[in-house]
Amino acid sequence: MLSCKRLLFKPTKLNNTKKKNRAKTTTNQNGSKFPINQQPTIDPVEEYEQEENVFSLRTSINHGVQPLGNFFLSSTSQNSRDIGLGNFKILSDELVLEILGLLDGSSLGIIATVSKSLFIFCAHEPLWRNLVLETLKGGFLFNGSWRKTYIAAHFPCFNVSSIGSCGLSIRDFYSDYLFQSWLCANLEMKHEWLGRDNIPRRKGISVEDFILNFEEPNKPVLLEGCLDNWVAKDKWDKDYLIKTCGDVMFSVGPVEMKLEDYFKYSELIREERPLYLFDPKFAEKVPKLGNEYEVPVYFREDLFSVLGEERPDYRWIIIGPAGSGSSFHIDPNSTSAWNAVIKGSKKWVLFPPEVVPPGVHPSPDGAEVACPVSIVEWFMNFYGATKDWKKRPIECVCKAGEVLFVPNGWWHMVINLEESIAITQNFVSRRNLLNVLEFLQKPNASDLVSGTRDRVNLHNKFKEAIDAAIPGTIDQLVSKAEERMKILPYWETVADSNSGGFKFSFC
Ligand SMILES: O=C(O)CCC(=O)C(=O)O
Repeated sequence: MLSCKRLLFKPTKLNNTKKKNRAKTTTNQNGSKFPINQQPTIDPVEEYEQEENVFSLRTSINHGVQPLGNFFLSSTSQNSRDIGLGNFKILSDELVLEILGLLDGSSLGIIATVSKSLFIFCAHEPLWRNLVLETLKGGFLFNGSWRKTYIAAHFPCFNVSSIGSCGLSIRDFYSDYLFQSWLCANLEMKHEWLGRDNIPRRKGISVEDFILNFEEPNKPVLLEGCLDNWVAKDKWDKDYLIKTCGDVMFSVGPVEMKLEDYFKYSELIREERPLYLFDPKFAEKVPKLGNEYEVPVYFREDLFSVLGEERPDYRWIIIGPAGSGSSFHIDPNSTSAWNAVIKGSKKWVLFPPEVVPPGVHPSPDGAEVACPVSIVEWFMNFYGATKDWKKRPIECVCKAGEVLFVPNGWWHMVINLEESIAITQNFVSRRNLLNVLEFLQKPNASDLVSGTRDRVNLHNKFKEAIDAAIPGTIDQLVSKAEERMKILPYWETVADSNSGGFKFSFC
């Protein structure tokens, strides 16, 4: 259960000057500006405290919803939420209109009153987001909030500009469901979450050096200067990409969108889990994009290429606003990866394969992972726990022009600190070929293998294609790994079997 030490409403004069100043520039959680004369009459809280740490909020409008824990700390005996429809209030026409997006438009004549609680639930943006994505797929024009977007598309005669501007606040309304997503959408990343940077950084190292010190021992590294010759590094920004890609549709979460529409959304949005553009076919769809970057010299061995058209997905363009990102996962098919930031910056947290991150619960067969709903929620509730861990994570902020090497089997999580554009590729080299082969032949390969249609037969196809293209390689690698096993102390061989290195059980 959540609680907030400082009450959500602080109708004190002390903060008024600051709040008035803020009100001119701040936006609400839907991204729309509040006209100054329509600010809520009761000032909402500006800070959320947890374990003595002060969190800064980007904005402060959530209709006064408080976390459930506050109910038990307050003097009131009533949670307005529970009164529900019993607590009728006369609402202005404006509010009736707000609710009509959810209720049938034909009931306009009937609704004269409605409870504020219903209004608060109806204003919950994640519900509208689901409706938009279900009904409009990627064919929506985002206009500041999901509710407005839905209503504009389904009820074109409504003037949506008045929606969301009433600034209604309600007292004694407690709901973790509503509060949590609002909080996570509006929390600034704390300095403490960004400050730790313990990744090795290298510039201009040789391929041999990279293999010996990072790829072979399966350790992350941040590489500088690899993108200096990329056309993408100079050219890729919103305008260029929109012009180059035109009406091509890209994968954005559960839907497909044109870049122009996606950028319209990402410029305005502030939500807990922003939609993330993550497209594995970008270079086939727009070959020019594929020609405007080149694989850094360290990652040129690409053994999955022997499968030709049948290779699993391996390269993605990634675009997202601040707050978007990837929650904890291990990369597909036991591959390693590199991730190059072209614009923006990304905060990374990585744990070695034998350390499951706090708050993350993989199923025993590894096919599913239960994690906190959002990345910010993970930072709020679990990041602190890593401070005292023996195996502390590797962390960094990867900026434009830098490349992160993600070794196979490592858990990792990424949050964009500003609007970012990146390219990532997953690869198999001789250093992780045996791991990949072992992964592909697991008994539940049909659940585990991803990025390809023929999951079950991928192992045999890949092994045969490798044997044909580079005969004897697999046998050599097996002998080398067996030699290594002989000289490793017993406990290291056990640990190594989890760490993405050669596994003793391979045959
Ligand atoms: O969001 C990102 O840039 C990270 C992507 C990632 O983790 C991955 O491709 O495995």
